[in-house]
Amino acid sequence: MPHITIVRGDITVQRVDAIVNAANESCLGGGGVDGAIHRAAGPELLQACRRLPEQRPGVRCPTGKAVVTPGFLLPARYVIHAVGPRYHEPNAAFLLASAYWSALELAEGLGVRTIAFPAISCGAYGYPAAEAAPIAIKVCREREWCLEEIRFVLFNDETYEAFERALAGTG
Ligand code: AR6
Repeated sequence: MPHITIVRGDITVQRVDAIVNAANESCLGGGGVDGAIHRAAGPELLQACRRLPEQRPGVRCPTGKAVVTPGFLLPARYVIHAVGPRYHEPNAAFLLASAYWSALELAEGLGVRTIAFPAISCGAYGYPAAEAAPIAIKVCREREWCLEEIRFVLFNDETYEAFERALAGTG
């Protein structure tokens, strides 16, 4: 079983094999952690994202799924772009679990040993951290993922404390 860890900080400086981006369906960048990752990875990341095939017009990654690019200037070799749901979308809990699940499956297939996640959907997409954290932790424990470490990198007190409670089983 992978070791699940939580840290407070910035995902772009993590020394892991893959970092996960909380992207949108276009995969062409945005604000929040997406903006930070694009700034840190450099302009080649956007070029690589543009080359991802469109599954529908304007959609390179449907909600609940994940796609991969190189990490370019980041310490991480890969960026896995996962798209979480907006909180009020139908089936939001299922789609959030699916975004984590898809990112972990993709990471396993790439031979990744260490991966860092942000709190997907907990910013612009409005998911309360107290509801999102138990979903994320459950997916990590649902299968014997072939990874050494799954690290959650939380940017503020609210998300950090929610993941701390979920990891302790009190969330
Ligand atoms: N490192 C780690 N976490 C961060 C960082 C960072 N550098 N910066 C912000 N966060 P959000 P979403 C936290 O809004 O809700 C984008 O525009 C942030 O505090 O980045 O999934 C995309 O393009 C919050 O807890 O992602 C989409 O359009 C968490 O990351 C949309 O926002 C997620 O917040 C996706 O919204």
